Amino acid sequence: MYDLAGKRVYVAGHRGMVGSALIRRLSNENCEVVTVSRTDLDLLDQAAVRAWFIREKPDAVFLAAAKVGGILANDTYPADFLYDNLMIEANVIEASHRAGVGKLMFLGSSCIYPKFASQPIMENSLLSGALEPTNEWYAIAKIAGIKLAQAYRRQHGHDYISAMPTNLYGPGDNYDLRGSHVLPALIRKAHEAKLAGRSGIEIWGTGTPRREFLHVDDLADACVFLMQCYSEDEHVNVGSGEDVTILELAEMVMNVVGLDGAVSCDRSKPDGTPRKLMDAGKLRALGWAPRIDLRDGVARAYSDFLEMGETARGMAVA
Ligand code: GFB
Repeated sequence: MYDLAGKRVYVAGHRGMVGSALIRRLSNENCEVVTVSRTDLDLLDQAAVRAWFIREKPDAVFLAAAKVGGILANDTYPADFLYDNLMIEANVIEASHRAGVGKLMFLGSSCIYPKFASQPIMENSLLSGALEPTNEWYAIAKIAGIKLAQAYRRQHGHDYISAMPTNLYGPGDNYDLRGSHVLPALIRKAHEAKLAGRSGIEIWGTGTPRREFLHVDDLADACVFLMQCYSEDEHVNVGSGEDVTILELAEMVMNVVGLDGAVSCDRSKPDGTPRKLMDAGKLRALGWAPRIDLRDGVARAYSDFLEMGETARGMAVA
């Protein structure tokens, strides 16, 4: 067991959707949460990160900082998704080693797995086949992060672990249709159609891909659970264990928002991976299970969306 009580715990990426959920979850732990703004520390700057870690000396690190985005953003900005994520993870993990950080969790993504991995996807499917082209850049960076954590565990004996969340949603999500993931995008599309008195929404692709979703507060709880009780080389899948088609998701979102009409498909946009349901057995066997089911989570996300101002929602055009 790793006891968080009395520890200085750095959350890298504390203003993001995952980071802010970790801040909320860690408020229930008797630990000192350490954060630093992007203006005060650029995680792409190796020297600055090294100096900050030597000065601040956190005991534990949640590495939730990353450049993230949906299928269109990943496909449009491959250099940014590969370079930024490689530099962030390399700088933070190496500086943690230099500063003697005792426990670190690297956060990756379910896109690390092969496009046609057998479903549900086991952790040992990693590197067993070709990646999905639209997000292989982000996937390669996240695979490198897993390997970095393993390398520092193997060479230096650090208790550095990795968690692989499925598609996430919840407070602080990105509702800019150019860069967002599907669930926030559909909430925005349905909401704006309802306001405009239109019926139905248009989705990208064919609507047939399947996706698994997990509310970010469940993820944060799983991360704290793993930080306290997991200390092994292999990464751990963190998912809900259930998936839906994008069409089923669109119908669920329209029902929550209160919008009638049909779902039309813009087939000029990519479908991406046909399915990426992860096997949740390893984490369940450790004793953790999610609490927020998808429909309840979508309703919570919509009320969060309504509370956000227009500027916080970002651009509406894709
Ligand atoms: O969530 P999403 O952008 O990313 O797309 P991925 C999921 C599915 O929803 C794709 C479809 O088949 C999209 O074509 N979709 C339908 C839409 N309508 C929309 C829409 O309006 N906006 C968006 N964004 N999608 C991401 C990776 O893959 O998964 C990231 O690109 C990360 O790197 C994330 O790993 C967890 O699930 O396909």
